[in-house]
Amino acid sequence: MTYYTGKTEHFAGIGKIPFEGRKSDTPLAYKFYDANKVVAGKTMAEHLRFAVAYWHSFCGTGADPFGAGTRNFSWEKHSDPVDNAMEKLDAAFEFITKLGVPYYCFHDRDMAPAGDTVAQSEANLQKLVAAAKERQNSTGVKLLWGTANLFSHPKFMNGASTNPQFEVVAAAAAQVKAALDATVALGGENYVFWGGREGYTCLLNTDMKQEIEHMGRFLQMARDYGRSIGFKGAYLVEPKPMEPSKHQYDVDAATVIGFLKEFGLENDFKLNIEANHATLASHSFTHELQISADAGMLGSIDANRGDAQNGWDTDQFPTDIYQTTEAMMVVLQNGGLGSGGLNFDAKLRRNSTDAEDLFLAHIGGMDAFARGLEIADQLLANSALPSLKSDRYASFQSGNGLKFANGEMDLTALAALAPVNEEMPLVSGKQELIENIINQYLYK
Ligand code: XUL
Ligand code: CO
Repeated sequence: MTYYTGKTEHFAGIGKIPFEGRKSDTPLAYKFYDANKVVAGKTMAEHLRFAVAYWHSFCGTGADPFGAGTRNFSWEKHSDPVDNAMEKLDAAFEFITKLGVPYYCFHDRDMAPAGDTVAQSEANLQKLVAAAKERQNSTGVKLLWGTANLFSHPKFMNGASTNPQFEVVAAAAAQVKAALDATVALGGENYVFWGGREGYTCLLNTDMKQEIEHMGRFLQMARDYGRSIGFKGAYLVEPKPMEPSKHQYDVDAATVIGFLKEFGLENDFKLNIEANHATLASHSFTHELQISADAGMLGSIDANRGDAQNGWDTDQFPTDIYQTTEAMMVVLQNGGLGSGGLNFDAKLRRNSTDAEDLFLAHIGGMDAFARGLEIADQLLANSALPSLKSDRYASFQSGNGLKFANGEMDLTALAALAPVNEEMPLVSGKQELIENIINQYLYK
Protein backbone atom coordinates (compact mmCIF):
# COMPACT_ATOMS: atom_id res chain seq x y z
CA MET A 1 0.00 0.00 0.00
CA THR A 2 1.59 3.29 -1.06
CA TYR A 3 0.32 6.27 0.77
CA TYR A 4 -2.28 8.58 -0.59
CA THR A 5 -2.31 12.34 -0.66
CA GLY A 6 -4.85 14.61 -2.26
CA LYS A 7 -3.96 18.14 -3.26
CA THR A 8 -2.54 18.94 0.17
CA GLU A 9 -0.45 16.71 2.42
CA HIS A 10 -2.16 17.04 5.80
CA PHE A 11 0.30 15.01 7.85
CA ALA A 12 3.41 16.48 6.24
CA GLY A 13 6.74 15.31 7.60
CA ILE A 14 5.35 11.88 8.49
CA GLY A 15 5.88 9.04 6.03
CA LYS A 16 4.75 5.46 5.91
CA ILE A 17 5.06 3.86 9.35
CA PRO A 18 7.61 1.03 9.16
CA PHE A 19 7.92 -2.11 11.28
CA GLU A 20 11.26 -1.91 13.12
CA GLY A 21 10.87 -4.50 15.88
CA ARG A 22 11.02 -4.39 19.66
CA LYS A 23 14.59 -3.08 19.87
CA SER A 24 13.72 0.06 17.90
CA ASP A 25 13.52 3.40 19.71
CA THR A 26 11.88 5.17 16.76
CA PRO A 27 8.56 6.53 18.06
CA LEU A 28 6.87 6.42 14.65
CA ALA A 29 7.60 2.72 14.00
CA TYR A 30 5.88 -0.53 14.92
CA LYS A 31 7.63 -2.61 17.55
CA PHE A 32 5.33 -5.66 17.38
CA TYR A 33 2.86 -5.19 14.51
CA ASP A 34 4.53 -6.85 11.55
CA ALA A 35 1.64 -7.14 9.06
CA ASN A 36 3.11 -10.15 7.24
CA LYS A 37 4.36 -12.11 10.25
CA VAL A 38 2.60 -15.47 10.49
CA VAL A 39 1.10 -16.42 13.87
CA ALA A 40 -0.99 -19.59 14.25
CA GLY A 41 -1.24 -20.04 10.49
CA LYS A 42 -2.36 -16.52 9.53
CA THR A 43 -0.61 -13.18 9.11
CA MET A 44 -0.97 -10.56 11.82
CA ALA A 45 -2.88 -8.41 9.30
CA GLU A 46 -5.35 -11.26 8.72
CA HIS A 47 -5.85 -11.91 12.43
CA LEU A 48 -6.26 -8.32 13.51
CA ARG A 49 -8.00 -6.60 10.56
CA PHE A 50 -7.38 -3.16 12.07
CA ALA A 51 -9.69 -0.26 11.25
CA VAL A 52 -9.39 3.49 11.82
CA ALA A 53 -12.49 5.18 13.29
CA TYR A 54 -13.45 8.18 11.16
CA TRP A 55 -15.32 9.97 13.96
CA HIS A 56 -12.68 10.21 16.69
CA SER A 57 -9.74 10.52 14.30
CA PHE A 58 -11.06 13.13 11.87
CA CYS A 59 -14.07 14.71 13.61
CA GLY A 60 -13.20 14.73 17.32
CA THR A 61 -11.85 18.16 18.20
CA GLY A 62 -11.23 17.42 21.86
CA ALA A 63 -14.17 19.54 23.02
CA ASP A 64 -15.67 18.45 26.35
CA PRO A 65 -18.49 19.88 28.54
CA PHE A 66 -15.95 22.22 30.17
CA GLY A 67 -14.02 23.52 27.20
CA ALA A 68 -13.66 24.00 23.48
CA GLY A 69 -11.78 21.77 21.07
CA THR A 70 -8.00 21.76 21.10
CA ARG A 71 -7.32 20.16 17.71
CA ASN A 72 -7.27 22.29 14.57
CA PHE A 73 -8.12 20.46 11.39
CA SER A 74 -6.11 21.63 8.39
CA TRP A 75 -8.91 20.52 6.06
CA GLU A 76 -11.50 22.82 7.64
CA LYS A 77 -10.71 25.85 5.47
CA HIS A 78 -13.58 26.03 2.98
CA SER A 79 -16.82 27.95 3.28
CA ASP A 80 -18.85 25.00 1.97
CA PRO A 81 -19.12 22.12 4.49
CA VAL A 82 -19.16 19.61 1.62
CA ASP A 83 -15.78 20.94 0.43
CA ASN A 84 -14.43 20.52 3.96
CA ALA A 85 -15.77 16.95 3.98
CA MET A 86 -14.06 16.22 0.66
CA GLU A 87 -10.74 17.46 1.95
CA LYS A 88 -11.25 15.61 5.24
CA LEU A 89 -11.67 12.45 3.14
CA ASP A 90 -8.27 13.10 1.57
CA ALA A 91 -6.73 13.61 5.00
CA ALA A 92 -8.37 10.40 6.24
CA PHE A 93 -7.00 8.32 3.39
CA GLU A 94 -3.58 9.91 3.81
CA PHE A 95 -3.57 8.98 7.49
CA ILE A 96 -4.92 5.46 6.98
CA THR A 97 -2.43 4.63 4.21
CA LYS A 98 0.56 6.12 6.03
CA LEU A 99 -0.36 4.00 9.02
CA GLY A 100 -0.78 0.95 6.77
CA VAL A 101 -4.15 -0.06 8.21
CA PRO A 102 -6.39 -2.09 5.87
CA TYR A 103 -9.82 -0.83 7.01
CA TYR A 104 -11.80 2.17 8.23
CA CYS A 105 -15.33 2.66 9.59
CA PHE A 106 -17.62 5.66 9.67
CA HIS A 107 -21.01 7.10 10.63
CA ASP A 108 -22.90 8.83 7.81
CA ARG A 109 -22.50 12.24 9.47
CA ASP A 110 -18.76 11.79 10.05
CA MET A 111 -18.16 11.55 6.35
CA ALA A 112 -20.76 13.96 4.97
CA PRO A 113 -22.53 16.91 6.60
CA ALA A 114 -26.32 16.94 6.96
CA GLY A 115 -28.18 19.31 4.64
CA ASP A 116 -31.38 21.25 5.33
CA THR A 117 -33.55 18.44 3.96
CA VAL A 118 -33.37 14.65 4.05
CA ALA A 119 -32.82 14.66 0.27
CA GLN A 120 -29.91 17.11 0.61
CA SER A 121 -28.32 15.04 3.37
CA GLU A 122 -28.57 11.93 1.18
CA ALA A 123 -27.09 13.79 -1.81
CA ASN A 124 -24.15 14.97 0.34
CA LEU A 125 -23.54 11.41 1.51
CA GLN A 126 -23.71 10.03 -2.01
CA LYS A 127 -21.18 12.59 -3.21
CA LEU A 128 -18.73 11.67 -0.46
CA VAL A 129 -19.35 7.94 -0.95
CA ALA A 130 -18.49 8.23 -4.66
CA ALA A 131 -15.25 10.01 -3.72
CA ALA A 132 -14.48 7.46 -0.97
CA LYS A 133 -14.99 4.65 -3.46
CA GLU A 134 -12.38 6.16 -5.78
CA ARG A 135 -9.91 6.46 -2.92
CA GLN A 136 -10.64 2.90 -1.76
CA ASN A 137 -9.96 1.65 -5.29
CA SER A 138 -6.72 3.55 -5.68
CA THR A 139 -5.30 2.58 -2.26
CA GLY A 140 -6.80 -0.86 -1.51
CA VAL A 141 -8.19 0.40 1.82
CA LYS A 142 -11.55 -1.25 2.61
CA LEU A 143 -14.61 -0.47 4.68
CA LEU A 144 -14.97 -2.64 7.80
CA TRP A 145 -18.36 -1.17 8.67
CA GLY A 146 -20.72 1.69 8.12
CA THR A 147 -23.34 3.05 10.50
CA ALA A 148 -25.78 5.91 10.93
CA ASN A 149 -25.46 8.55 13.62
CA LEU A 150 -28.88 8.39 15.27
CA PHE A 151 -27.92 10.17 18.48
CA SER A 152 -26.36 13.61 17.80
CA HIS A 153 -29.20 15.53 16.14
CA PRO A 154 -31.66 17.13 18.63
CA LYS A 155 -34.59 15.22 17.06
CA PHE A 156 -33.08 12.02 18.51
CA MET A 157 -33.21 13.35 22.08
CA ASN A 158 -35.68 10.58 23.01
CA GLY A 159 -34.08 7.89 20.89
CA ALA A 160 -34.32 6.82 17.26
CA SER A 161 -36.20 3.55 16.64
CA THR A 162 -37.45 3.61 20.25
CA ASN A 163 -38.62 7.24 20.09
CA PRO A 164 -42.18 7.78 21.38
CA GLN A 165 -42.77 10.10 18.38
CA PHE A 166 -43.45 8.22 15.12
CA GLU A 167 -42.03 10.99 12.87
CA VAL A 168 -38.63 10.59 14.52
CA VAL A 169 -38.71 6.82 13.94
CA ALA A 170 -39.38 7.50 10.25
CA ALA A 171 -36.52 10.04 10.13
CA ALA A 172 -34.23 7.39 11.64
CA ALA A 173 -35.37 4.96 8.93
CA ALA A 174 -34.44 7.44 6.19
CA GLN A 175 -30.96 7.77 7.68
CA VAL A 176 -30.43 4.03 8.15
CA LYS A 177 -31.64 3.31 4.62
CA ALA A 178 -29.17 5.84 3.18
CA ALA A 179 -26.35 4.53 5.41
CA LEU A 180 -27.04 0.95 4.27
CA ASP A 181 -26.96 2.15 0.64
CA ALA A 182 -23.61 3.84 1.37
CA THR A 183 -22.20 0.75 3.09
CA VAL A 184 -23.17 -1.49 0.20
CA ALA A 185 -21.78 0.98 -2.37
CA LEU A 186 -18.44 0.93 -0.53
CA GLY A 187 -18.34 -2.87 -0.17
CA GLY A 188 -18.66 -2.61 3.63
CA GLU A 189 -18.16 -5.99 5.30
CA ASN A 190 -20.44 -5.25 8.29
CA TYR A 191 -23.08 -2.75 9.36
CA VAL A 192 -23.26 -1.53 12.98
CA PHE A 193 -26.17 -0.46 15.19
CA TRP A 194 -25.17 1.33 18.35
CA GLY A 195 -28.30 2.45 20.18
CA GLY A 196 -26.88 5.57 21.80
CA ARG A 197 -30.22 6.95 22.94
CA GLU A 198 -32.28 3.76 22.56
CA GLY A 199 -33.18 3.71 26.24
CA TYR A 200 -34.62 6.15 28.73
CA THR A 201 -33.78 9.00 31.03
CA CYS A 202 -36.94 8.55 33.14
CA LEU A 203 -38.75 5.22 33.57
CA LEU A 204 -41.92 6.98 34.79
CA ASN A 205 -42.68 8.38 31.32
CA THR A 206 -41.40 5.36 29.37
CA ASP A 207 -43.27 2.37 27.96
CA MET A 208 -40.26 0.04 27.86
CA LYS A 209 -42.18 -2.89 26.39
CA GLN A 210 -43.39 -0.86 23.42
CA GLU A 211 -40.02 0.79 22.83
CA ILE A 212 -38.14 -2.52 22.80
CA GLU A 213 -40.71 -4.00 20.41
CA HIS A 214 -40.23 -1.03 18.11
CA MET A 215 -36.47 -1.53 18.19
CA GLY A 216 -36.91 -5.20 17.24
CA ARG A 217 -39.27 -4.31 14.39
CA PHE A 218 -36.94 -1.57 13.15
CA LEU A 219 -33.94 -3.93 13.04
CA GLN A 220 -35.99 -6.54 11.16
CA MET A 221 -36.89 -3.89 8.57
CA ALA A 222 -33.28 -2.71 8.28
CA ARG A 223 -32.08 -6.30 7.90
CA ASP A 224 -34.59 -6.98 5.15
CA TYR A 225 -33.79 -3.77 3.30
CA GLY A 226 -30.04 -4.43 3.47
CA ARG A 227 -30.46 -7.96 2.16
CA SER A 228 -32.73 -6.65 -0.64
CA ILE A 229 -29.96 -4.35 -1.91
CA GLY A 230 -27.33 -7.09 -1.79
CA PHE A 231 -25.72 -6.62 1.65
CA LYS A 232 -24.18 -9.98 2.50
CA GLY A 233 -22.15 -8.99 5.54
CA ALA A 234 -22.93 -9.22 9.24
CA TYR A 235 -25.21 -6.81 11.05
CA LEU A 236 -23.69 -5.94 14.40
CA VAL A 237 -25.26 -4.59 17.58
CA GLU A 238 -22.88 -2.79 19.92
CA PRO A 239 -23.86 -3.14 23.60
CA LYS A 240 -23.46 -0.25 26.03
CA PRO A 241 -25.36 0.15 29.30
CA MET A 242 -25.64 3.93 29.59
CA GLU A 243 -24.17 7.26 28.42
CA PRO A 244 -25.70 9.24 26.84
CA SER A 245 -28.95 7.68 28.16
CA LYS A 246 -29.41 6.83 31.83
CA HIS A 247 -30.26 3.32 30.69
CA GLN A 248 -29.69 1.87 27.23
CA TYR A 249 -31.62 -1.24 26.20
CA ASP A 250 -28.50 -2.90 24.73
CA VAL A 251 -26.98 -3.12 28.23
CA ASP A 252 -24.47 -5.88 27.64
CA ALA A 253 -23.74 -8.89 25.43
CA ALA A 254 -26.06 -11.28 27.28
CA THR A 255 -28.96 -8.81 27.09
CA VAL A 256 -28.40 -8.19 23.38
CA ILE A 257 -28.18 -11.91 22.59
CA GLY A 258 -31.53 -12.47 24.35
CA PHE A 259 -33.06 -9.52 22.48
CA LEU A 260 -31.79 -10.73 19.09
CA LYS A 261 -33.22 -14.20 19.74
CA GLU A 262 -36.58 -12.78 20.85
CA PHE A 263 -36.94 -10.91 17.57
CA GLY A 264 -35.62 -13.66 15.25
CA LEU A 265 -32.49 -11.68 14.39
CA GLU A 266 -29.88 -14.15 15.62
CA ASN A 267 -28.95 -15.53 12.19
CA ASP A 268 -28.16 -12.15 10.65
CA PHE A 269 -26.82 -10.25 13.65
CA LYS A 270 -23.70 -10.58 15.74
CA LEU A 271 -22.15 -8.36 18.38
CA ASN A 272 -19.60 -5.59 18.20
CA ILE A 273 -17.89 -5.61 21.59
CA GLU A 274 -16.27 -2.42 22.88
CA ALA A 275 -13.82 -2.72 25.77
CA ASN A 276 -14.88 0.46 27.56
CA HIS A 277 -18.58 -0.39 27.18
CA ALA A 278 -17.90 -3.72 28.90
CA THR A 279 -16.33 -2.00 31.90
CA LEU A 280 -19.15 0.55 31.99
CA ALA A 281 -21.50 -2.44 32.34
CA SER A 282 -19.37 -3.69 35.28
CA HIS A 283 -18.02 -6.55 33.19
CA SER A 284 -14.54 -7.20 31.91
CA PHE A 285 -13.80 -6.85 28.19
CA THR A 286 -12.93 -10.56 28.13
CA HIS A 287 -16.26 -11.47 29.72
CA GLU A 288 -18.21 -9.70 26.97
CA LEU A 289 -16.08 -11.31 24.26
CA GLN A 290 -16.51 -14.76 25.81
CA ILE A 291 -20.31 -14.45 26.20
CA SER A 292 -20.54 -13.45 22.51
CA ALA A 293 -18.16 -16.17 21.35
CA ASP A 294 -20.03 -18.83 23.35
CA ALA A 295 -23.26 -17.82 21.58
CA GLY A 296 -21.52 -18.01 18.19
CA MET A 297 -22.13 -14.27 17.85
CA LEU A 298 -18.74 -12.59 18.27
CA GLY A 299 -18.71 -10.26 15.29
CA SER A 300 -16.19 -7.46 15.74
CA ILE A 301 -14.34 -5.39 18.32
CA ASP A 302 -14.15 -1.69 19.18
CA ALA A 303 -10.67 -1.71 20.66
CA ASN A 304 -10.17 0.86 23.38
CA ARG A 305 -9.94 1.04 27.17
CA GLY A 306 -11.42 2.96 30.05
CA ASP A 307 -9.70 4.51 33.03
CA ALA A 308 -9.76 2.52 36.24
CA GLN A 309 -10.54 5.62 38.32
CA ASN A 310 -13.29 6.98 36.04
CA GLY A 311 -16.72 5.47 35.63
CA TRP A 312 -17.41 6.83 32.15
CA ASP A 313 -16.53 6.04 28.55
CA THR A 314 -13.09 7.63 28.24
CA ASP A 315 -12.40 5.87 24.90
CA GLN A 316 -8.62 5.67 25.35
CA PHE A 317 -6.34 3.79 23.01
CA PRO A 318 -5.57 0.27 24.27
CA THR A 319 -2.13 -0.16 25.84
CA ASP A 320 -2.55 -2.94 28.38
CA ILE A 321 -0.94 -6.12 27.01
CA TYR A 322 -2.49 -8.27 29.73
CA GLN A 323 -5.93 -7.20 28.46
CA THR A 324 -5.10 -7.65 24.79
CA THR A 325 -3.66 -11.10 25.55
CA GLU A 326 -6.88 -12.18 27.25
CA ALA A 327 -8.94 -10.73 24.39
CA MET A 328 -6.87 -12.44 21.71
CA MET A 329 -7.15 -15.79 23.50
CA VAL A 330 -10.93 -15.55 23.07
CA VAL A 331 -10.57 -14.42 19.44
CA LEU A 332 -8.14 -17.25 18.58
CA GLN A 333 -10.33 -19.86 20.25
CA ASN A 334 -13.27 -18.41 18.32
CA GLY A 335 -11.41 -19.11 15.07
CA GLY A 336 -11.07 -15.38 14.37
CA LEU A 337 -13.57 -12.59 13.86
CA GLY A 338 -14.98 -13.64 10.47
CA SER A 339 -15.95 -10.47 8.60
CA GLY A 340 -15.21 -8.38 11.70
CA GLY A 341 -12.02 -6.69 12.80
CA LEU A 342 -10.47 -4.41 15.40
CA ASN A 343 -11.65 -0.84 15.10
CA PHE A 344 -9.97 1.82 17.24
CA ASP A 345 -13.05 3.50 18.67
CA ALA A 346 -10.63 5.61 20.70
CA LYS A 347 -9.71 9.24 20.90
CA LEU A 348 -6.66 11.28 21.70
CA ARG A 349 -6.54 12.95 25.09
CA ARG A 350 -7.63 16.58 24.89
CA ASN A 351 -4.10 17.79 25.57
CA SER A 352 -2.49 15.62 22.87
CA THR A 353 -2.21 18.31 20.25
CA ASP A 354 0.73 17.41 17.98
CA ALA A 355 -0.04 16.10 14.47
CA GLU A 356 2.01 12.97 15.22
CA ASP A 357 -0.06 12.11 18.31
CA LEU A 358 -2.78 10.42 16.23
CA PHE A 359 -0.10 8.18 14.71
CA LEU A 360 1.50 7.42 18.07
CA ALA A 361 -1.89 6.48 19.53
CA HIS A 362 -2.68 4.03 16.75
CA ILE A 363 0.84 2.58 16.71
CA GLY A 364 0.55 1.90 20.45
CA GLY A 365 -2.88 0.30 20.09
CA MET A 366 -1.79 -1.88 17.17
CA ASP A 367 1.40 -2.96 18.91
CA ALA A 368 -0.53 -3.80 22.09
CA PHE A 369 -2.87 -6.10 20.14
CA ALA A 370 -0.07 -7.57 18.00
CA ARG A 371 1.91 -8.47 21.12
CA GLY A 372 -1.28 -9.75 22.77
CA LEU A 373 -1.87 -11.97 19.75
CA GLU A 374 1.63 -13.47 19.98
CA ILE A 375 1.34 -14.15 23.71
CA ALA A 376 -2.18 -15.55 23.38
CA ASP A 377 -1.01 -17.93 20.68
CA GLN A 378 1.92 -19.11 22.84
CA LEU A 379 -0.30 -19.57 25.88
CA LEU A 380 -2.82 -21.63 23.92
CA ALA A 381 -0.22 -23.66 22.02
CA ASN A 382 2.48 -24.24 24.65
CA SER A 383 1.26 -23.59 28.18
CA ALA A 384 -0.83 -25.61 30.61
CA LEU A 385 -3.64 -23.03 30.47
CA PRO A 386 -6.03 -24.93 28.14
CA SER A 387 -5.66 -28.19 30.08
CA LEU A 388 -5.96 -26.43 33.46
CA LYS A 389 -9.36 -25.24 32.30
CA SER A 390 -10.60 -28.46 30.68
CA ASP A 391 -9.28 -30.68 33.51
CA ARG A 392 -11.66 -28.95 35.92
CA TYR A 393 -14.52 -30.49 33.95
CA ALA A 394 -12.97 -33.97 33.60
CA SER A 395 -15.73 -35.56 35.71
CA PHE A 396 -18.24 -34.71 32.95
CA GLN A 397 -16.24 -36.43 30.21
CA SER A 398 -17.41 -39.97 30.92
CA GLY A 399 -19.70 -42.09 33.09
CA ASN A 400 -22.48 -40.49 35.09
CA GLY A 401 -21.09 -36.98 34.61
CA LEU A 402 -21.45 -37.34 30.84
CA LYS A 403 -24.95 -38.82 31.22
CA PHE A 404 -25.96 -35.79 33.29
CA ALA A 405 -24.48 -33.38 30.74
CA ASN A 406 -26.34 -35.16 27.94
CA GLY A 407 -29.65 -34.84 29.79
CA GLU A 408 -29.91 -38.58 30.35
CA MET A 409 -30.98 -38.54 34.02
CA ASP A 410 -33.60 -36.89 36.18
CA LEU A 411 -33.12 -35.16 39.52
CA THR A 412 -33.93 -38.31 41.53
CA ALA A 413 -31.25 -40.30 39.65
CA LEU A 414 -28.76 -37.45 40.09
CA ALA A 415 -29.52 -37.15 43.80
CA ALA A 416 -28.97 -40.90 44.25
CA LEU A 417 -25.38 -40.38 43.04
CA ALA A 418 -24.57 -37.91 45.84
CA PRO A 419 -21.46 -38.97 47.80
CA VAL A 420 -22.37 -40.52 51.13
CA ASN A 421 -20.53 -38.00 53.27
CA GLU A 422 -21.06 -34.24 53.27
CA GLU A 423 -17.28 -33.83 53.13
CA MET A 424 -15.59 -34.88 49.87
CA PRO A 425 -12.22 -34.36 48.14
CA LEU A 426 -12.26 -31.02 46.28
CA VAL A 427 -10.55 -30.01 43.03
CA SER A 428 -8.54 -26.77 43.17
CA GLY A 429 -9.33 -24.00 40.67
CA LYS A 430 -5.58 -23.23 40.31
CA GLN A 431 -6.20 -19.52 39.76
CA GLU A 432 -2.83 -18.45 41.16
CA LEU A 433 -0.97 -20.95 38.97
CA ILE A 434 -2.84 -19.68 35.91
CA GLU A 435 -2.02 -16.06 36.77
CA ASN A 436 1.65 -16.97 37.28
CA ILE A 437 1.79 -18.70 33.90
CA ILE A 438 0.31 -15.66 32.18
CA ASN A 439 2.90 -13.36 33.77
CA GLN A 440 5.66 -15.77 32.73
CA TYR A 441 4.47 -15.74 29.09
CA LEU A 442 4.02 -11.96 29.03
CA TYR A 443 7.77 -11.60 29.35
CA LYS A 444 8.92 -14.78 27.58
C1 XUL B 1 -20.17 5.29 21.40
C2 XUL B 1 -19.68 4.30 20.42
C3 XUL B 1 -20.03 4.56 18.99
C4 XUL B 1 -20.23 3.32 18.20
C5 XUL B 1 -20.69 3.55 16.79
O1 XUL B 1 -19.87 4.98 22.71
O2 XUL B 1 -19.00 3.38 20.77
O3 XUL B 1 -19.03 5.34 18.44
O4 XUL B 1 -19.07 2.55 18.13
O5 XUL B 1 -21.84 4.32 16.72
CO1 CO C 1 -17.98 1.90 19.76
